[in-house]
Formats: sequence, structure tokens, C-alpha cells
Amino acid sequence: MKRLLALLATGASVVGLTALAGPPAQAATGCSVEYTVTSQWSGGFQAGVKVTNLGDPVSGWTLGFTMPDAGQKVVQGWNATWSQSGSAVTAGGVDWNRTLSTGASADLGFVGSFTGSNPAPTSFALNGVTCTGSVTDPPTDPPTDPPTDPPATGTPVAVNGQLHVCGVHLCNQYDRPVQLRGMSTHGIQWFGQCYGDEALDALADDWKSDLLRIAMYVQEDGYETDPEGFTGRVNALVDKAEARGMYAVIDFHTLTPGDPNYNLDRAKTFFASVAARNADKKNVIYEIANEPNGVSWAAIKDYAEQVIPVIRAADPDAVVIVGTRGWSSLGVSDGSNESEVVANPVNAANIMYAFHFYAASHKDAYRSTVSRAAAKLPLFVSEFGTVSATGGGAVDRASSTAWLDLLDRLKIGYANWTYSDADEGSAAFRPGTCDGTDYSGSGVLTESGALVKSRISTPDEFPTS
Ligand code: IDC
Repeated sequence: MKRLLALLATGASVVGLTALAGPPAQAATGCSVEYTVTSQWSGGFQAGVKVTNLGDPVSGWTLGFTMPDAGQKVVQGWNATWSQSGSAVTAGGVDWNRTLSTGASADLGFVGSFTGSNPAPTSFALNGVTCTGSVTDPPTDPPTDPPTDPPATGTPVAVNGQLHVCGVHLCNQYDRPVQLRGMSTHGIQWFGQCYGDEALDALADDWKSDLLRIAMYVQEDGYETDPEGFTGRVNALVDKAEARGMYAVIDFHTLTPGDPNYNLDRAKTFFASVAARNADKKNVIYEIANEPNGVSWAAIKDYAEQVIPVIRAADPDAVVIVGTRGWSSLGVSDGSNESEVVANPVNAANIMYAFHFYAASHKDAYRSTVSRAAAKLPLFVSEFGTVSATGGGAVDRASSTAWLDLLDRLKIGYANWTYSDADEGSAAFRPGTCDGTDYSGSGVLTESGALVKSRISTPDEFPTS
């Protein structure tokens, strides 16, 4: 039930052709715009704006449009520099979409607020030339437009391709939100034997995992002891994930000391190297600091704004996950909350914020933070455990289930700690499993492994149109 409305009845349905008929000395101009409200809630909404250049190639552009209602405001945008003056909104092209060849499009978007009604903007113009356009209806609740796509076939990476952040979600190559569900390694300095071919085959085929998070500790006998060796091990695991169609989250597993700036130089060296080496791959996501702790959000943000440009210089289009204060609790474990991030976000596009939880330790207060924050920040649960924050103790089935139901509802991706046979409650396999080659048989899973596998292995139903 997608209704398309012409935004502009006049203005020549094909503005580009009109302009093409102009004097030859003048550059041909024209554009079309699709404006889509992808979600809407009380007082807020998220919109996608796809602008297509119908004229001659441009090497810089500005898209202007008018908000029809005085209460409509752009709160935070992406894939462009956004500004608003009164009802006039301006979005300017950024490094990766500044050049638009004829027929090429840029996908932008923003989170907005409104007080009265929320009509679609009007008078879209690219470099001053009016665009034709269309607007799709805001979704209603319950959805009136259930997905009718046949189930996609192929591996997670084959179906979804290069990912990007769209509003508060992770989107696939069809610009549709996806939830990735998968597993984290334990420290690769200790549990390398758990990531051989048989183990990763089981993860992809049997667990149907969408991702492998590669936990590369920096201290505790990790990266700092052998930078080249660990960089090589991470790259080898990226390749193994790619060969099996899984995404690879490269986790710079800082933990103690908690200030990521302690490892700033190491992070720059490491990410410059892995980003250059893996730039052409579609399956790589970078996680720049596992769990900052005992450190302010300002210090974390400063670290992120130094490391992200190093990654972007080599691999401009990859998604980056930024750890948050209080062991990636969005500040909650330090007596704060998500508002410090909302008020002072990292100055970079295509990023998500990490949220970690351990189900037996982190319950309702943390869940309500995530429910609230998910409307404002792109979140990724790059690590969680079904047990206590020590990594051990009993599985808390009720809390784990409440968490995973919440993440499913919010379409927030996750990775479980750990795909290993460590002798602790969070490990998915029984001790000794990684000494053998059987990762699929009955009896290799722990209680945590069985619970998490039952959640991860259900069909993904990734949208493809
Ligand atoms: C734990 C491991 C444990 C190891 C310890 C110290 O499970 O075997 O001895 O680290 O390195 C985290 C961290 C993660 C922790 C995990 C459980 O990201 O490194 O792993 N945890 O304590 N944050 C919250 C919990």
C-alpha cells in the first residue's frame, strides 16, 4: 500500500529534459527527489531523501527544500551537512557524495521533530534548480505495508552487501534496516584454537550467524605484545568470515586501562593497516574501543574523532562502532545515560554507538535506557552475555530473553560473548570442545550456547527491496 504522490504537479515532470533543450553553452541541470518518512512517533520522525542528478555531472551540490509547518525541525542528519533557517532547510554534499554523475543519486536522511502536523517538504531544488519528486506515506502502526518479498537466498553478506547507517538503523544495500545476529570470539590471544575452519563452518551453517566479532585484546598479552602478528591474525579471521558470507566486526578490545586514549597511537597504527588491507571488502565493520571505563564521554569522543578519520582515509564507506562510557553502557554504569551522547555526538557520519549488557547484572534500568536511546542513536550491541558481568555464573534465562526480544523489536544487531570453550558460564561450548573438530554435535553446547544458538539460527528475512 505504498502511495506515491507527485510533489510538484508543475515544473515539467522531467526537468532535466527541459533544461537539456536549453542553450548548449549552459550546463544541463535537473533532479528528482524521493522523500520517505521511514518512521514516525509522537513529536518525531525519521526521513530519507534520495536525490538524483538528472543533469550534467556536478562536483558539488546543495539541496534546498521548505518545511511546510513552522514546528518541523531537522534534529540530526546524515550523509550531508544540514542546516535550517526558519522553514528553509539546506543539505550540502559531503566527501563521499559530492560528485554526482548524470543519473547518480545521493541518499541522505535526518531525524526531525514536529509540533503540529508533519507534511512532506516542498520546493526541492538542487543547486537552485527545482526537482520533480515523490513522497511516500509515513508508516502507520500496525504496519499496513507488510513485507511481501520472497525470502532472500544467499549468505548474509551476499544478500545485504555493503552496510551503512540510515537514521538510527543499520541498512543494507537496498537501504532497508537489518538486524545482524551473531557471535563474538573470546580473546584471540587465548582461544585461537576455537576459530579454525570447522568451528567457523558451524558458526555460518549451523548457527546461521550473520557475523563474527573478532575480539582483539590490546593489553593482557594481546596486540601490544606483537602488533604485526595480531594484525595478521585479525585479517585472517576477516577472510574466513568473508569466505562464509559473514560480516566481521574488528573489535579493538580495550578494557584495562579504561581510557581509550591510552591506546590512541596503537589504535591509529592498527586501524590504518586493517582499513587499508580490507577497504574493498563489503563485510567489515570497525569497532574502535570495546569498553571505555572510568573516563568521560568527552575523552571518548575525542578519541573517536581521531581514530575515525584514519579509518575513513583508507576505507571511506565502512560502518564504525564507537564504545560508550561505563563499559559501553551509554554511561548508565557510571551514573549517567545516553543524553550526554545525544547532546554531544561524535562528529562523523556512518557510525553507531556500542551498548553492552550482561543479562544477570543489567536489567530493567538498562533496558529502558536502550528503549529510549534507540529512537535517537544508532545502537549496536557488539557484546552481551547471558550471565553476570564477570563472564561467569548462571544463565539468566528470563533477563536474556527479555533483552533479545527487545533487540529484535528494535532491530538492533548483536554479538554474544563468547563463541569459545572457556571455562565460564558465558562460553557457548563446553570446556575441551575446541581441542576437537565437532562443533555441531549434541553435547558440545553449554546452557548459554544452546539458548543463544536457538535465537541466532532462526531465519533472518532480510528485506531485498
Ligand atoms: C572476560 C572473559 C574472561 C577474562 C576477562 C579478562 O570472559 O575470561 O578473564 O575478560 O580479560 C566485558 C569485556 C570482556 C570480558 C567480559 C566478561 O568486554 O573482555 O571478558 N565482559 O567479564 N565487559 C563486560 C563483561
